[in-house]
Amino acid sequence: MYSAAAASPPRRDFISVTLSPEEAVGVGGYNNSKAWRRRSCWRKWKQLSRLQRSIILFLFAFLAVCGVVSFTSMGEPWKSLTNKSSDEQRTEPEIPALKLVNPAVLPAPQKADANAGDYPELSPQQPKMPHIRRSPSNLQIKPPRRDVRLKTRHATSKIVEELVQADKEEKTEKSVISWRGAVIEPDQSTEPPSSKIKESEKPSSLEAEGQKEPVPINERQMAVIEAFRHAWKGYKDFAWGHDELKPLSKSYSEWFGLGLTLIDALDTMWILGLKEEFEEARIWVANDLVFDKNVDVNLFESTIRILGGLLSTYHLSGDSLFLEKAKDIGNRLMPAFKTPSKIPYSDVNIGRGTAHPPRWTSDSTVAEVTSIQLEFRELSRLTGDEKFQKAVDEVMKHVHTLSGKNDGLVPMFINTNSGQFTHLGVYTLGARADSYYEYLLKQWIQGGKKENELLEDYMRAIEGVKKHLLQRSQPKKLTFVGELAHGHFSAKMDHLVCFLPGTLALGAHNGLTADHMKLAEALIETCYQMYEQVETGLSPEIVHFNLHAQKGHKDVEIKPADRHNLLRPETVESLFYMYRFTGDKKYQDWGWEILQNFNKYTRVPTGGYTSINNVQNPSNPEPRDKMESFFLGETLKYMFLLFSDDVDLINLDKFVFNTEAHPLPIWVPA
Ligand code: DMJ
Repeated sequence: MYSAAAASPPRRDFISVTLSPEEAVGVGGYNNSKAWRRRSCWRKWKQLSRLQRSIILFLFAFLAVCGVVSFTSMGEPWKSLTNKSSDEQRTEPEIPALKLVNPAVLPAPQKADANAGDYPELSPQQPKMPHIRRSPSNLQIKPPRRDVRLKTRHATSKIVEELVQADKEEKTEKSVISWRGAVIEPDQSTEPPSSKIKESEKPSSLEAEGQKEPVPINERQMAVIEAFRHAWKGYKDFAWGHDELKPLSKSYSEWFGLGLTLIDALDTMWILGLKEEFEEARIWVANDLVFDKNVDVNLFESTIRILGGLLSTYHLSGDSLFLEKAKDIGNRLMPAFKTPSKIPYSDVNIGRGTAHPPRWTSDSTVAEVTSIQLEFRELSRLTGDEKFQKAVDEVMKHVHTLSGKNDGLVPMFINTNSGQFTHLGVYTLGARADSYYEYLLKQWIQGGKKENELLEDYMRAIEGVKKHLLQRSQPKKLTFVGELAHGHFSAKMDHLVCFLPGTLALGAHNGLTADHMKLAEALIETCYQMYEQVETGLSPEIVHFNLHAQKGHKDVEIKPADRHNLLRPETVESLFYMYRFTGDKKYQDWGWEILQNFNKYTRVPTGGYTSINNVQNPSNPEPRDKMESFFLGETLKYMFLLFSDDVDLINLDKFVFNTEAHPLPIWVPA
């Protein structure tokens, strides 16, 4: 091979070609090479006149212009199609965001919409997307497509708004994942950031009404998370699936045999942002929580802890598993109401469907029969089955009409046959009566402040407290709530009474007299002093206040039989309400002291916390070897909420806490 061009003289003005030997021969055979064709075209072009060439060039130019124009108009449909899909992308991310990441783990809620028709006025209380969207990304739940379509048919624009809003949130979540107010950096997975963020001065609502951005968790909240994890470690290692941890003997105790601590702690884990722990517990509930058991349970305790815990977890997570379990236990507890008076028995065998009073009496405790209403009413609302609400409302109506009250104060016992109060003449805000008062107010709030009898009974009772039970101690003049027995005042106050400042503050927040707030402020100071004046900085179960100044005596006296501490929540609970409603940081500081003292005297190094026998002996507080389920269900939850500045972290205008700290929706939120 050689280059023919190199051999032939160069064609000066227009082209150079490379010819193969055959081409160079040029004669005889058919030659259709591109070069040959180009050359002959060029010759033809040269042979044309100038005019002909101009016309051809003009035609080419014209065709080129037409081509460009038609290309542009043909592109329009493509362009609009592209725009459409990006619009869709803008709305669509809401769906993946709500998508059930692991359907086997978290089935989508089912009942929510189905029930809207049964209780139309209550429908706003169904789990709402914004709540679900604040859950961790792997626990996010997608509403069934069917529901979305249904809603679209009836309220297209609302859905569009929700989608747009959801999209905005989705975009925010790309940089910061918010889960129940806890903020988790995407790369930190479950670990909340080691926060250097300064606490803000007040709860966010007090400064910025309607603030929507999640407030980052702070160092005190981190300390609560750490405490919870430590407690959970003990439970997981030594008591998994059992009722209570015995942290010293590294074993467990059984009460009902229903994993009480685990259920009580579910919504706390959700609120604290402990998604791995939550998921593990959720699997236990799905696979191992069985109520078909021949076991006697206490109606009140299983209602507030199990039914309440399952319902609130359902509302927070939107996971229908918890509603199914709630229905199951709710149904199994119903035989308790089959009594001559409709005042329920204290105990139910949830496997056999039988109920009975305690062996020694046919009485029930007043607080017990009047502190199951929030849960059963909510169960009716969710299931559309009225029987639950009917049963508990009947109890309240009956108690409303009963004689034997003293200015709204109730005795501690009620007979299940006669329906009458028994042991008349003894009045306390402590054990056996406490949550009767709490639930009067909270039912009224839950039901949208319409049930006047509940409010009447509550207001009257607080007047009764003021008239008969309030006194001031010496030397500090602490206002406290004592007891009345057949006309005799006793300066005895249970730690349990420390729920009262929180309840009073909640009432004042809901429009009741400002007087109640004043009393709440005085009482929470007293409850704090029940810790502060004690050697370990932890309150005993019961105190007696000094009514007369005596040299060297404090306000608080403790009897040997009363100096135990069961890790109870009431003071921390009230501190939480007081901080939410006033923004006064001293309440946070008091709670912080209490947490530190729990860590100092009740923490068991191998995992868990223990109740102690002697709050007066710092060198040996005598551990009792038991961690009550309410330490995780209530005490640590209220601590976490107390240290939070995010009023939307369980907004008190949308949720009402049951007496075991399980938040349930207010039916007509403020
Ligand atoms: C909890 O079970 C509930 O708060 C109940 O109302 C009273 N006792 C404990 C906590 O102290």
